[in-house]
Amino acid sequence: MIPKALIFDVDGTLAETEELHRQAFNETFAAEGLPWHWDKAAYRRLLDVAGGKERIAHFLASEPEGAYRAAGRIAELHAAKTQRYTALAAVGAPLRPGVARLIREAQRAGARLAIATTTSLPNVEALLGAAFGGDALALFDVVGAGDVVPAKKPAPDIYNYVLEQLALPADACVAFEDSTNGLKAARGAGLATIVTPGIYTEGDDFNGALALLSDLGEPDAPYRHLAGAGAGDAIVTLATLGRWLAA
Ligand code: XBP
Ligand code: MG
Repeated sequence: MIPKALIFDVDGTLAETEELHRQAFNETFAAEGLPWHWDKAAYRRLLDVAGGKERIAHFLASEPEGAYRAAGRIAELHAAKTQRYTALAAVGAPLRPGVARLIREAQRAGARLAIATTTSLPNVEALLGAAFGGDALALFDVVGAGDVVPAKKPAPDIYNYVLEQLALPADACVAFEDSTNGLKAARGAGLATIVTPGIYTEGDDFNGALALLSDLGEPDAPYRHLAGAGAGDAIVTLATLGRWLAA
């Protein structure tokens, strides 16, 4: 049976957005006269901490001058970063292959759509608005974002919140993620999870994924099957999801 709801993570899953986040963090540090620049290697490590405010706090704790230079300013710095990020996302963060196609198919078939993300709501609005135009959020029955729950991924809180709002059991839904933290959060809520690793999560541990794929695939650009379900398919559709869930 096809899933009653598709629940999408945002950063790295809907679109490759972490380079825009990294740019927004670095531009904020520079504008505030803070001597920090997160390069790709550092940012890949920092992404182990979900949530921008939590990520800044984690960084400051290991930064000798961190506390004195930015103590008590984390929320302010993060608000400035979010302002920069939303401007960047509104201009350019194309959806990953197959994302728009599957969302449109779900919409036509009456399968419900939801978002479960650690990122801040304005970031979701900017990304989806650029991708789907107008009131893009209206495509989604539930949008669970950022601080709406006390504990961020890998805690299952955001997925439990979305399932509660959908009033659906986990076994009637499928989650889509790009990271180990996200997979742990979705599995912690009992959700079968499709993982499409992103530039910052390739090669991470995705044990427990229903299917590990390069992306969701397009008719003229099939996905690369990496592990789990989907070896004999080419694109992710409601029908393939129904078969994989029933297997
Ligand atoms: C990824 C995250 C977010 C972003 C930065 O979220 O962990 O923290 O890196 O966004 P997702 P904020 O769950 O969508 O993969 O600065 O707004 O947290
Ligand atoms: Mg993600």
